[in-house]
Amino acid sequence: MSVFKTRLTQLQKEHTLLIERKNQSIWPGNGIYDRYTHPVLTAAHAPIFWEYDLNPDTNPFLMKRFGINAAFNAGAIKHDGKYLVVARVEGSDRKSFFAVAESPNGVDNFKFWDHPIVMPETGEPDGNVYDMRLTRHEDGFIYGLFCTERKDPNARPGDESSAIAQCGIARTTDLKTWVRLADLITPSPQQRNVVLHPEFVNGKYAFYTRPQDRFIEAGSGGGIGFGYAETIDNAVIEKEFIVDQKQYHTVYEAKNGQGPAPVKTEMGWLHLAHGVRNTAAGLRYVLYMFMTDLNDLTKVIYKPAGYFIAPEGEERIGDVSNVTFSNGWILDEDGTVFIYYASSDTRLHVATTSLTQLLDYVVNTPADGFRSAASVDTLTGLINKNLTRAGHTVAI
Ligand code: M1P
Repeated sequence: MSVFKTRLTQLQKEHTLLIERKNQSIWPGNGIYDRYTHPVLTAAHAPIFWEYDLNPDTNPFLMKRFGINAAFNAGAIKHDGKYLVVARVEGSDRKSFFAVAESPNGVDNFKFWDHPIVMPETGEPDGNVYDMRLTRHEDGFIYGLFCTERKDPNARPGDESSAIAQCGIARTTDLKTWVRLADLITPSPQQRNVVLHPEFVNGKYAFYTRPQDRFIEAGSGGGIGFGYAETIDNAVIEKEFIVDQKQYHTVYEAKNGQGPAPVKTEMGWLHLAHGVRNTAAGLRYVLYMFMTDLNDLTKVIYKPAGYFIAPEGEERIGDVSNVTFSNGWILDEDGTVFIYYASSDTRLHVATTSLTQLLDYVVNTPADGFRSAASVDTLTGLINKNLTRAGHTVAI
């Protein structure tokens, strides 16, 4: 057999093994959610026909012609009974694009659709697009809001790094054909992590935003913002209200951002977000949760202290190490929640839980006291409760 054929057979075999690999939840976990043994999506999940020219005449060495570097930060939705993620796929050329991967059960067997999403551009071409948040809006469309990044036109000569991030908006009904709308206009010079709220609020479209001064640093901006637009076709937010601020000595000290669109529950809107703090080893991204009031979407009513998911084990290492990031989750009809989170800007994982568990977590986990002494008070309360339970002996 030719080298071409031998390599192709081997590549196909390994790819099939990877796609069909079963995923197992890891027990006993923390009682809040279950992690899984394998990531659900990686660069290696990319179809062989994306990376290789499969014609032996034009590619006798069976070389990669288009490298895929990573598959991570994915929006998620259940559509036609399938669990779909819209991943940020990054080529070896550093450009990101969107591609749908589909699974029959939400935890394994994720397979990319044959073609990536062809996202139309506006009159101002995107340099890079990433981190799509999907919202099934009550207006009948599925919206994808994402970051569109372009070189800063005011960058000084020689500065090839300064960029401007804004929010791109596209909509679809089938996740195959997308109509691009005008980019969102807000008062902020930089805008990332923008998410569309699923319901109209007083007849208006409502958005979670993340105003910031510079491309990386939130500066005087920051916090998860909220604003209204009269229309989605040329959406303009005149004023942003900060719902959830960055705060000194928390896991969201440097900046934070809304994750996926919030889930409506009888107790309030359940939010998943990411928080960032700076360390000697660089930025550390973790996930946290909070709940907002059903009648006042800008009012946080519950917020557990600290992180909900932080990078563990191999999750800690990747292109941008020490990062967990989530922009997609799915609430199933039976109350199961699939949380898709990426690690270190490299791969995508799932954690599963239930709505009941998440409500218990958000409502009953103590809030941050913002001082070491307050944390000790909280811990002492729990210890005393456990050690003094009437009629019970604590097994050690
Ligand atoms: O590299 C970590 C993350 O950095 C950005 O998030 P934020 O806007 O909150 O800083 C995004 O580029 C995100 O894609 C990335 O995972």
